[in-house]
Amino acid sequence: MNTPPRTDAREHTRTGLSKESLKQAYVDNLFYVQGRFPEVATDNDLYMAAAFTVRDRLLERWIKSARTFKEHNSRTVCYLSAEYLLGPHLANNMVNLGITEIAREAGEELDLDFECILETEEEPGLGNGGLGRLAACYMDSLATVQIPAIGYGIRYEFGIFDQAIVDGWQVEKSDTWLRNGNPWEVARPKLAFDVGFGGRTEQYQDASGRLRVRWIPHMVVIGVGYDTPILGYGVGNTNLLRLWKSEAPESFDFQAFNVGDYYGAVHAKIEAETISKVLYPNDEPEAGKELRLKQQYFFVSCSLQDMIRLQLGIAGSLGAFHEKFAVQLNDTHPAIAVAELMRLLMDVHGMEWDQAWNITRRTCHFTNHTLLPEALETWPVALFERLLPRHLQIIYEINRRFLDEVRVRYLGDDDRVARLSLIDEGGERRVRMAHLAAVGSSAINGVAALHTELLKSTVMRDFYELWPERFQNVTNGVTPRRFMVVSNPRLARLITETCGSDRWVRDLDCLRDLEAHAEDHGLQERWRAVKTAAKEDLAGWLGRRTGFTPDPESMFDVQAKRIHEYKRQHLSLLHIVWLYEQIKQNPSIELSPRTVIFGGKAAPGYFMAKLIIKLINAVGEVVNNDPQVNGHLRVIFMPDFNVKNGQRLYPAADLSEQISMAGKEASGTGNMKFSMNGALTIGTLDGANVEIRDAVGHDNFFMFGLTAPEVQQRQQEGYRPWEIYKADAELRSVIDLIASGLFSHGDAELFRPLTDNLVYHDPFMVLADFRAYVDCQRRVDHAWRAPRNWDRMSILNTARMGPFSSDRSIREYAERIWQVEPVPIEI
Ligand code: F58
Repeated sequence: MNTPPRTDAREHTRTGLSKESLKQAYVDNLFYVQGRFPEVATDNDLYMAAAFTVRDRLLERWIKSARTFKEHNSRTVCYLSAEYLLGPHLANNMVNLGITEIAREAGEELDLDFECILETEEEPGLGNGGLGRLAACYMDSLATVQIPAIGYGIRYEFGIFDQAIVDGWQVEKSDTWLRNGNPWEVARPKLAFDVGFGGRTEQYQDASGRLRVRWIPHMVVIGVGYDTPILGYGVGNTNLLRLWKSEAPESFDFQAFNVGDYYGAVHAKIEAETISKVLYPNDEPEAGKELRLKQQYFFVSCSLQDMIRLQLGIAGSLGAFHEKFAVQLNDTHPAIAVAELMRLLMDVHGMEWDQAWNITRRTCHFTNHTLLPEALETWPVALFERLLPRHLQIIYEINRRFLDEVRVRYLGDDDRVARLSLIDEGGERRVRMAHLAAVGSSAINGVAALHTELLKSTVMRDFYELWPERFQNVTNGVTPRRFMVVSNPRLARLITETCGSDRWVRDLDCLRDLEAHAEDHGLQERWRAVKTAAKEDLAGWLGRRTGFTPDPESMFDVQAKRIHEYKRQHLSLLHIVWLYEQIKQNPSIELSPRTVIFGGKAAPGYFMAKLIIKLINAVGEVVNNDPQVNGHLRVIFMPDFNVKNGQRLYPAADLSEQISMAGKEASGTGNMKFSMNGALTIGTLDGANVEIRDAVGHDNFFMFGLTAPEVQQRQQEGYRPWEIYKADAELRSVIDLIASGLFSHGDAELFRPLTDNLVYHDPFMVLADFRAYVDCQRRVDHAWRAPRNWDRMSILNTARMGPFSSDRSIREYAERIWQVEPVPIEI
């Protein structure tokens, strides 16, 4: 088709950024897309019209980007991730387009409630926590630093569950984010790939007499692409997020229909559609769940087939595949890509092993996000054999060649061979996905300096000894667009005014300019006013949602993240109960008024995490209703912590709790979001806390607790928490009070699993760190009483957060791992 020349009017309404064109576009979209006029439009109609108005402008940039990338044949990053925790699109896209103010004015002139429109958007919660959110931050930064990229993943029909709190307990509700339609995606029904499962393999001779293998799957599903444009900040670059939905091939039902098997036809359809139906809501891998492995293979296969299609379209052959694409494996969930790329290159495209292996290894790169041994993904060989028989053969062959190399390198070291093997032979035989990813990748990275060091010395030690040059650290980062500009516009305005420019939004190191003003009393006052305003907003929201409105004058002490024992929400609880006892014993005690706010979801099957939520609410009920203490202390659980609610929380926090047991949190990214928004951190030397503390200055960070080497040492010596319990009278009293039933209407059994676990096992050394934590909180309490100094520290925290922009992380990946260059798209 020849594109007709644009008339002025079309240019105006579909792409123009003036107030008039935005208004016209909005009205047009309401009429012609939603089929509504203002008098009968629902909130959703009004939101959809706004979304389509913004989307048109994105699509123009996306087409320009795609054209340019094609002309330049640019090396493209393919980020493979089972999760993307995107958060609402509308406000973020307006910021990146630079139209927030003008759109707000346009909205006012149309008599629209701008805030209500923003509130109406349901966020796509296609992830569990940090890992999925990191993928979303990286998509924003890839576009912003102008790197051609495609994010590949799964279009789950149901994302992470919505959390309600009923009688203090977490109740899960299914997330129906697609119910009202998703205006940000473009369905690509013709962009579809077959994905096989099960069946058998056979050998055959091809036309040239070569012995080859063919996989005859038992079942085939199709993956259909859904594209979401991801626009960078202040640039034309627009990348793609391509998510796959599983469907049954039509031919499948017809076949069954023809032989009269109606039930069989419907069943096959349901089975196919189940694959992309729901996100597994666990923050640890689902051991042995067949559907989970199917999800992984499904999206990886579609993505690689798509890349091969692109490369064949450009080059006509696959010999330079690795020059065109750099694949990043976001943890082991897409690790099957190593075997699938080998299969596609050899079985489908006729390549020899050596060439295919060379291409695979040069294409793939692997990020590890966890040190928790129970979180290292392995799959039973028997399951693999049943579901992916050809891939198991390929894995065996990769392993055979790999272990031959190891044997020659370490003569006679059979233990090492067993430790490095892709197959765990101890007990039920299992495929080790981290080993598959490591062997098939040219770079392996951890996500914070400490994490990478621990990777090298613990879980991946043998690999590090084998290939030290493949190991790298890339410390995580977060996008300042969403987590400062979108979520905290007052702060953004104050920073821009103080620094004299908004350059910091694309170059976060510019925040350093704030340092010169940290002592300035005038700035401190405005800084505090901005914080207080955010606290008032949050307090109002919490009041409406929970019936309890905290006092914005009190210190907002916040811990928001998945609920997990290693993250130690219960350490904070012990401190709260300790404070409670202090106040009860001495009602005139001098204490800074504090509101402790928790947010986070527990995996539905994680009993202890759910009990921690119950305990938070139970303690809150007693503390908040006790007139003797409630001038000093309040406790509140924010229900349904997700990206949208996080955006209310980060700007309002005074104190950020980052208190995991040292050596357990790979990086953390919430720590960065809080600090950027001027919260001071109380934290252990874990994950990126170490680097944050070095960056903001040791005096501006409340550090406490055992270090990672100390944790290791204590565990080697034999850790006996009951001895700490016996020796520390205050700690004992706190634990006994919880166990006594004071917080459970006299039920002395309810919290017993928690208190017994602490006293007799305490795998995350809560008791060992209790005293240090309480002492450190005392220092926090004192610091709060000197507001000018607190404000100065808060300004310095923000000022020194430049290194924690995800733009910096992406530049490091681009230079050190992917070897890709920016391709600017001007608009
Ligand atoms: C998180 N991992 C780390 N996994 O815990 C956190 O320290 C780090 O900052 C973040 O990754 C980004 O690097 C994480 O969120 C998951 O949620 C997986 C979901 C799928 C099952 C296994 C855990």
